[in-house]
Amino acid sequence: MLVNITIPVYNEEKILPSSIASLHAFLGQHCRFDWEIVVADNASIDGTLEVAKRLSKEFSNVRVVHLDQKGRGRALRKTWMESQADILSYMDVDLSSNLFAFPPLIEALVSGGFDIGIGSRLLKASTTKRSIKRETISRIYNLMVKAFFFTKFSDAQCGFKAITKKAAAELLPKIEDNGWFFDTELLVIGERLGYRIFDLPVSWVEDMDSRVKIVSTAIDDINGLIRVKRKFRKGAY
Ligand SMILES: Nc1nc2c(ncn2[C@@H]2O[C@H](COP(=O)(O)OP(=O)(O)O)[C@@H](O)[C@H]2O)c(=O)[nH]1
Ligand SMILES: [Mg+2]
Repeated sequence: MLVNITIPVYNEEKILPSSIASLHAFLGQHCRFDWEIVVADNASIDGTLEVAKRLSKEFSNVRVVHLDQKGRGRALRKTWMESQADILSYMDVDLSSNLFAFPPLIEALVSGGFDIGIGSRLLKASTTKRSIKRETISRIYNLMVKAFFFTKFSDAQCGFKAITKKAAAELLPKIEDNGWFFDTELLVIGERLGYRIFDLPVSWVEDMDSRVKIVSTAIDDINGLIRVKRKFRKGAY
């Protein structure tokens, strides 16, 4: 059993070394499966790629994937499709979700009968420290997702997710978005097609250093919801 942990990065030369060191140490102690860390860089214009390559030499089980075009969804699709792993996962480089949620996320897929696992900042048991602005946008967005699709999962956008190889093989080719809406599209289509989603509360501490442009991302997300809704109406999946 091989578990892939993809770390999507865009201009993250500063935080990357400490995050990979923490994650590597954590997995060594707490992951009972074989694992690989893949740093997935898109078009960073700082030293991220060089730092990632150095880390891949320094640490065992760490490799690098590079793409020329931006977009976190694009990086995840490519890295997951090319990986040999049985379970594919990703987490944000800032490790905002506490790592102790990682083993249960993986166990839910390996032995719990779930196909997709997601970290959630919006369940009762989640502990979330973030700005009022991000909290409000997140709550409104997730209500919109539910209003559009009557979905049950609680948090589409948490950067902490896992999926089985089998579910990924069917779902990834159906996802059009290459950016931030990728996650929502994966979950909405997945739930519609009957894949079981494990919704796990996480302990989240916001890292204020963000790559998200809030206004343009919100517009893209709403356009994405409308696009996928139209496809549902046409029976596209
Ligand atoms: N590969 C890749 N990763 C990205 C891109 N944009 C953002 N990321 C990564 O996505 C993760 C989440 O970004 P972050 O700025 O922390 O988002 P926030 O926590 O929602 O503010 C980080 O690991 C980023 O480096 C991109 O275009 N390509
Ligand atoms: Mg972040």
